[in-house]
Amino acid sequence: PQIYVERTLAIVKPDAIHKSEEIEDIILRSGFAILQKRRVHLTPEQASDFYAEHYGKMFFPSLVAYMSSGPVLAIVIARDQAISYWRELIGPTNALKARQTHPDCLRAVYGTDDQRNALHGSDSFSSSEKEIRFFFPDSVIEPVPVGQAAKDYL
Ligand code: DGI
Repeated sequence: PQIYVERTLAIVKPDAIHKSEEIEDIILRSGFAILQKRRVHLTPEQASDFYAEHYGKMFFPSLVAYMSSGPVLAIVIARDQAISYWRELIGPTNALKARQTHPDCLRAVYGTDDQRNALHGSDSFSSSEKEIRFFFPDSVIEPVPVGQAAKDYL
């Protein structure tokens, strides 16, 4: 079987930044490689750009204030089915509800409520590529012949 390595963007949000080493350990133990990492304190303008799709919603101003309230850790992580697997690991958006329905998910463990939910994960291939470029604009990913790379690892 062919194994396709996929990458996605994880963000440790301001409320969980003090747990980022622990969270990186979990990422690695869950079969991801960490490709890139950057700690950054977003300005409100940058946070607005990152969450532009939510512009106009009621929670947008507080989301922007929260995401720019302290440093975040942006991490590019990779494994097979990275996008869906990381979303599954972090769990539902609302950390408070997640505690009832998905008590082992990372948002249940590290988050607090529907806004302070500790972690971000891209929700699709196009958003992962866009979000990786947002935090790592200069990164160049060399194309690899997938069949060859897979053969090397099997
Ligand atoms: O992809 P997700 O982060 O799970 O969820 P999303 O893209 O719908 O929303 C982005 C972030 O916005 C989410 O992580 C937390 C915040 N958010 C979403 N829905 C609500 C919210 N914040 C508040 N206060 N209330 C909401 O209903």
